[in-house]
Amino acid sequence: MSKRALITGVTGQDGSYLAEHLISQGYQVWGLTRGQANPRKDRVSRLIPELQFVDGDLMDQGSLVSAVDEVQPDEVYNLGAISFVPMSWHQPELVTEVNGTGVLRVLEAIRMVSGLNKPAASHATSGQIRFYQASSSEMFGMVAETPQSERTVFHPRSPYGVVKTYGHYITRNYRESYGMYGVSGILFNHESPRRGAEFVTRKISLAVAQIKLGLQEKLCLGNLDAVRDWGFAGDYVRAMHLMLQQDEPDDYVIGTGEMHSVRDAARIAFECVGLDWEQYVVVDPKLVRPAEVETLCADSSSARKKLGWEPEVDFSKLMQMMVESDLNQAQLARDYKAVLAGARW
Ligand code: NDP
Ligand code: GDR
Repeated sequence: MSKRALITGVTGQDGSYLAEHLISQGYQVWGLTRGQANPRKDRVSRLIPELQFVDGDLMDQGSLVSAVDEVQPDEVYNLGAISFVPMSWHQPELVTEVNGTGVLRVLEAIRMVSGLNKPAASHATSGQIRFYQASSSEMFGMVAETPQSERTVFHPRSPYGVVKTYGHYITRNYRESYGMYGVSGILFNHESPRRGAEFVTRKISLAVAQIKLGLQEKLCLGNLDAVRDWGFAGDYVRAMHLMLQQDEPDDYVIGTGEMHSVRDAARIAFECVGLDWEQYVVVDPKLVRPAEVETLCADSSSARKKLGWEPEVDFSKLMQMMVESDLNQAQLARDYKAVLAGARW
């Protein structure tokens, strides 16, 4: 019998890669989607025809109970969130509802459908619905040590980071309170050609493509000195799956262990198309955050040892993959516009 998985956030970057990975492993996969005409549902459905859908919203407890009851999953991956950090200063209450209380609602849905009401000691983890929570390196914030491991103290610097820390601890608490098989992956930044255009790497790769084709003149960025540990999303979803295959639930840090600045990211991306980044990048102080996370770097030795996980794509290859993809798409769009401009109807 094939395993059944339910993914929240299936229309996002990670959700789509995870769905593809699980399907390649023989799973039946359902994605939770919200809204009455979500264009991102159509897009992921075209990309992954085998994917099935169930309605639901992290803001709506009843919809989550119904989704878990309908799908009867072996594994639930909670990737749904408002994931753009600056939004959490503009709409902190909404971000708390979706990214924080939303985690609690999924845990409650699993608890209710599985009938997990008794204290931890009375439950065996085998045969349970297994739960994955998308925790974040933003929880480390103002870092107490470099690199950061599962033992590093959290000091989040954004409402997003604070709320993710709640999601992290409530997952651990359900493990301790009810013996639930719940784990959190503390994932560092991961990117891909499917990354949202608001995040810095994709903002850069999209601009490089436009500038190369003469369609844009400048790229405005914020803090060029911010340092991140950037990996490839396709590598990171393998780690999510591995975490739920262990005998005992545990939390893991996932990252490459390599540090690069936003400046490095811009330089490498422009080099991919033979341009000098300094001719095009402009710093816009409005893009600098109220409280910044300056430096992040993962110590993933536990995941490498216990899960046997290794990233396969390094930072240069990642930036090259993103620039090539955006350049191809920009060229296609430009050619299509040229054809339309010349067409006689
Ligand atoms: P995306 O922003 O690409 O995707 C977010 C997903 O959340 C979308 O599918 C969106 O669906 C869904 N969503 C938003 N609000 C709700 C809601 N109210 N109910 C149900 N679903 C909702 O994020 P990523 O794929 O990059 O990240 C996945 C998860 O991992 C997130 O939780 C993020 O915070 C976390 N994370 C990401 C990292 C990264 O570097 N990518 C690193 C560490 C953690 P819709 O189409 O309906 O808007
Ligand atoms: P982050 O990713 O906030 O780390 O969150 P993002 O790509 O937005 O920012 C990374 C760093 O780049 C600096 N920066 C800019 N960022 C953006 N978006 N736009 C700019 O113009 C710009 N210029 C400089 C930022 O200040 C920051 O230091 C991502 C998300 O996926 C979260 O959901 C996830 O939890 C964390 O990664 C780990």
